[in-house]
Parts: sequence; C-alpha cells; structure tokens
Amino acid sequence: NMTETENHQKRFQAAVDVIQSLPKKGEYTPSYDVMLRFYGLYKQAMCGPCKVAKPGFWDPVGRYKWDAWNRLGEMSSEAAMTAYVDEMKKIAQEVIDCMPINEKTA
Ligand code: ST9
Repeated sequence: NMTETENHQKRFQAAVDVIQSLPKKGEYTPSYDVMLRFYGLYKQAMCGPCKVAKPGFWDPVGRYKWDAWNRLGEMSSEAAMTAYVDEMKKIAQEVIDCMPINEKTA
C-alpha cells in the first residue's frame, strides 16, 4: 500500500527532524543506550542492513554504533522507520511523566 508507506516515511522524517533540531544539552539527557537505539534504527531505515566492516580496536565509539546497527539484521526499512517513531513516542512520554507537576499544569 503506497499511501501507508508514504505515511511511515513522513512520520519518520518528522521524528528525525525533531531529534536533529534538539539542542545538544537540555533538561533531558538521553542514555547511551537510547542514543544507540535511535542510531541503529536511523541507519537501518536510511541505508538498509549493515554491510560495512566493523571498526577496529582504536574506534570504540564506532564499534558501539556498528553493533547497534548490525544487530538489527535484515529488518526492513519500513519496520525501522516505525520502530524509530515508536521509540521517540516512548521517550517523549517518559520525559512528560518526569516533569514536575507545577510545570505540567502551567
Ligand atoms: C532537551 C529538550 O533536553 C527536552 C527534551 C524533549 C525530549 C523529546 C523526546 C524526543 C526523543 C529524544 C531522544 C534523543 C536521542 C538522540 C539520539 C541521537 C542519535 N537519528 O550529521 P552528523 C547519525 S534536548 C539517529 O555528523 P549532527 C548520522 O548517520 C537535550 N541518528 O551529526 C551520523 O552517523 P554516521 C538532549 C542520526 O547532524 C551521526 O548521527 N539533546 C540522526 O551534528 C552524526 O551525524 C539531544 O539528545 C537521527 N535523527 O547531529 C540531541 N541524524 O556518521 C539529539 C543523524 O555513522 N540530537 N544521525 O552515519 C543530536 O545529538 C544530533 O542532532 C544528531 C545529529 C547526533 C542526531
């Protein structure tokens, strides 16, 4: 279904844009685990399954990123887009739940 695919892509692009426009530092600090989940799903959605060589010993960050992407195996681009959007909804809800009551009702 073409329209459904387009909707997946639009929602994914919107989520990507939001994350790219967040300030580097703010109230909320994502864990490495969260960042790597977004990273892996982003690469899977944009580039497909990981076929590049694993970075070497001297690039530990590169290896963590590679692992996050590689572990998604043959997941389809569409499934990765959906999971990315779902992940963002989950984090956004967590951020909302952690807001002090007085800010929430302001
Ligand atoms: C705050 C405000 O406190 C209140 C919080 C509201 C929370 C709303 C809930 C939404 C969820 C937020 C979760 C954040 C998690 C962040 C994960 C980031 C991975 N997605 O172009 P380059 C890859 S805000 C995934 O050089 P940029 C790209 O492929 C305070 N991956 O860098 C490349 O890898 P490779 C917290 C992406 O453009 C690598 O990243 N603020 C995305 O300078 C670098 O790309 C934050 O957490 C993407 N959308 O930076 C800031 N785009 O080379 C979050 C690119 O291997 N944002 N990549 O291909 C950022 O850190 C950056 O904008 C960036 C891109 C890393 C995503």
